Amino acid sequence: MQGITELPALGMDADSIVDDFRRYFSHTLGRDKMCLAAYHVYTSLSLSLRDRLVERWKNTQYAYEEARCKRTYYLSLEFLMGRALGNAMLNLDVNGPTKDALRKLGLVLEEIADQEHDAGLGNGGLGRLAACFLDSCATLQLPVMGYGIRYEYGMFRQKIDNGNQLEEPDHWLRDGNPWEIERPEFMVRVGFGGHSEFHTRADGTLRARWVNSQDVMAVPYDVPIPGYRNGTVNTLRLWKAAATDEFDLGEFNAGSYTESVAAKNAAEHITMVLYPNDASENGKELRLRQQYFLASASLQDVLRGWVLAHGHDFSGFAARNCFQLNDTHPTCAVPELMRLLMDKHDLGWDAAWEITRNTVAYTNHTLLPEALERWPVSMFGRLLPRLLDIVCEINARFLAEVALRWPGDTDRLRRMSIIEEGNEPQIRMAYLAVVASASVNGVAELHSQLLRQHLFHDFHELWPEKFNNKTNGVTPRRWLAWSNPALNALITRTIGEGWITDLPRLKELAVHADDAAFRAEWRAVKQANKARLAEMVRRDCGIEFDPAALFDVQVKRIHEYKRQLLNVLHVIHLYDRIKRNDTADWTPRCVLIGGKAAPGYMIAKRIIKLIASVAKVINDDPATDGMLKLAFLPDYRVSAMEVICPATDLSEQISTAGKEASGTGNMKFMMNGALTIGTLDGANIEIREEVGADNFFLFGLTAEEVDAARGRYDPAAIVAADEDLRRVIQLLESGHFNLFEPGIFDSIIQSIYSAGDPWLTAADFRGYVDAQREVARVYRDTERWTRMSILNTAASGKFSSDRTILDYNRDIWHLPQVAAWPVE
Ligand code: 26Q
Repeated sequence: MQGITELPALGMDADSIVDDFRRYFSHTLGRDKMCLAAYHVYTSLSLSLRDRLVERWKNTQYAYEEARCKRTYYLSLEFLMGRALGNAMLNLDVNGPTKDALRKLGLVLEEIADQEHDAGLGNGGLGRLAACFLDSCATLQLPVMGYGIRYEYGMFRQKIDNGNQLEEPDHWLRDGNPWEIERPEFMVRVGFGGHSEFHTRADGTLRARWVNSQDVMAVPYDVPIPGYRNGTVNTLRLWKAAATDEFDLGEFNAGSYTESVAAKNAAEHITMVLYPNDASENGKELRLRQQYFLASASLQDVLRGWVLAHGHDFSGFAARNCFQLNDTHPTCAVPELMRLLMDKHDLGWDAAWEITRNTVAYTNHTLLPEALERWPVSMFGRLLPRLLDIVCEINARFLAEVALRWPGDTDRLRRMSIIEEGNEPQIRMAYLAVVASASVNGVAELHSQLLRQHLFHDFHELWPEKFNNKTNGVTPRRWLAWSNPALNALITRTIGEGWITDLPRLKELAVHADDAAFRAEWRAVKQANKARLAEMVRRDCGIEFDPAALFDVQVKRIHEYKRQLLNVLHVIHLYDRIKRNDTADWTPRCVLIGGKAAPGYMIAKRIIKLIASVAKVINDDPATDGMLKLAFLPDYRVSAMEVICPATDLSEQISTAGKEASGTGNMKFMMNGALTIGTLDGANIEIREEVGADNFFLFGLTAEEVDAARGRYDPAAIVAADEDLRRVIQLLESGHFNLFEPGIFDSIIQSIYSAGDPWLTAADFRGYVDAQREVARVYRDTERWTRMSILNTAASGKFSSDRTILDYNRDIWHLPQVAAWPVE
């Protein structure tokens, strides 16, 4: 038996890749030259490279097993992986050989790579952060595994029809996915419904059982996560729901074959579709099913591995395992871990709680109240009765602790209770996560500070040592080395290749900012990237962008707090200046906006319509020729950002201060030499600190000023006092952008005028327009702009997710770095 897994190492040269490609194409996929469908070509190449990953994957797992070391499990409802082929080529260091192999086969890499469907298993920042973290963990050789859901349908595809967003299902698995390996041998069972039963055992201890549940099987699919040229391949394990075998029999024998097949469907619904809201759609039962399904399957998987190695001795468990919760979404893991330890592995409450509160860590990604997860106790108890018992017990013990510390403070008890009382009592998932976690972190300095001061103020008083910051980062492999090959080459020629795994070394570029010849090369790279983006804009929007113009870009989810509206108001203002001939020293500008709106978020969809409508009027008006363009890019996604961020001159990070937890797009733009126009929000503050105030376009109220404005905000007065803003609003009110659809923007206009506007759009208009004028002025000084661009890249070292992960590891995980066994 041993012999069947012993194979010689695969060659990393072009000829070996050609051989494997041919075998996959003609034998495994059964195609011939009459059937050169591009997707089969893509699949054959992917399988060829996957083989090389699998060799290293096994050797990584052997090394981890041998080290018997601690491991971290990153639990997340979202992993926004994007495409895998280019990433595999880069990390395996087979870019050259692969291109040679394809040349021999008469194929072109770019066309093949473009066949791959993005793995869009996430909404935005939180999901992409999880993907960047996996990349960094593998590159740093940390024993970290991702656990997530294998959604059959990822983030919807966005079509724009007459300016309106249409959602189309993203059936990304339809043509097969060469990057996953099904592992039915590790299938586990997850229960829903039924009820708890209690019984006293002979030794007098109370034990509980969850009975009469309806069960679903969880089948794992493993995705390889390669590190950068280091032989390490970590695992992302994604769960798919499948019906249990027994109901086929049970229901079938009872004569209800059809009902039985319908039940099978219901089971498989759990992992059918990603919820496309990035602020929680509260109270949906299917979403709770997804959350518990992920938590239970993943914990059972980890505990199975533990029992295999250690039997039922859990005394060393906490020292060897850590569960990092990506927001509250997987927080069912807290009561589920308690349940498994007590009901399945026979631990008592205290031992189980000791393990739970020493293994769980929680990352918060939002302060917005509408995004804080709450589950009605009634629904939670119906679906997860045994977990509700445990949550109530956690809460009772926790409140007893609070009462000891603050005797008689009943208001505090009410404030801090995990269960919010009221007509419809609710479980506050964030509080449950805080109570059960050894560590609670925010994702940028300001955000972590605001968590301590507001959302978790009471908890910070009780446990100040739990709270910490981990400023986000992004992987420089995908977001610079891979997506910007020309800049990669220029940087590597200048300072060597060490920056790819040690991003702070980019600061060695700073001295070259004073070298005119280097600046010219830097500009040439940006120009070529802008030509490539212009091509994409022409193809996807039918709009011509001139690469000589300033490329001004805002791509991210459409949200009122992110203030795409403020961006459009500025564009309308520029249009107004053109129309009234206020165009001395004009800087030609192409404004690109992209992003998806949650399907039920009506105002966000209306903002898309506004962008598209303003674009139509402006672009069709000959007066703007050569001066101003606006485009809304449909279906913004990871693979689009790979083309956008290398080509951007100006990165728009203009959220209302205090609302954007961190932002991570801002970091991708900075790495690629864009300058930022931004508020003092999220990671913008740290970006500005790193690059220096002179190289950042700052405007707007501070988070404190935003807070102080509540109750005394008077936008009507601001509009009245600002000629430019008045003219912009007049243009809007006149129906200039919606001549054939009167009234459609009334709700938007009203929101600007409303004293209750939480996003203070009017308050920041003047500062924003003035900052944009400064942007335009500086851009005309080409040499100065280039210098600032170089200094932005040079100062972006802090924003590598390698730094973020080293911070997590130093303060929370404490994992050793373990080298994979060599492939020989
Ligand atoms: C919750 C319940 C039900 C349905 C959906 C959700 C849900 C899904 C996704 C709630 C929130 C999200 C995503 C949030 C998110 O992406 N937050 C962003 O996280 C980034 C990484 O930390 C930050 O940079 C951004 O500032 C933050 O907005």
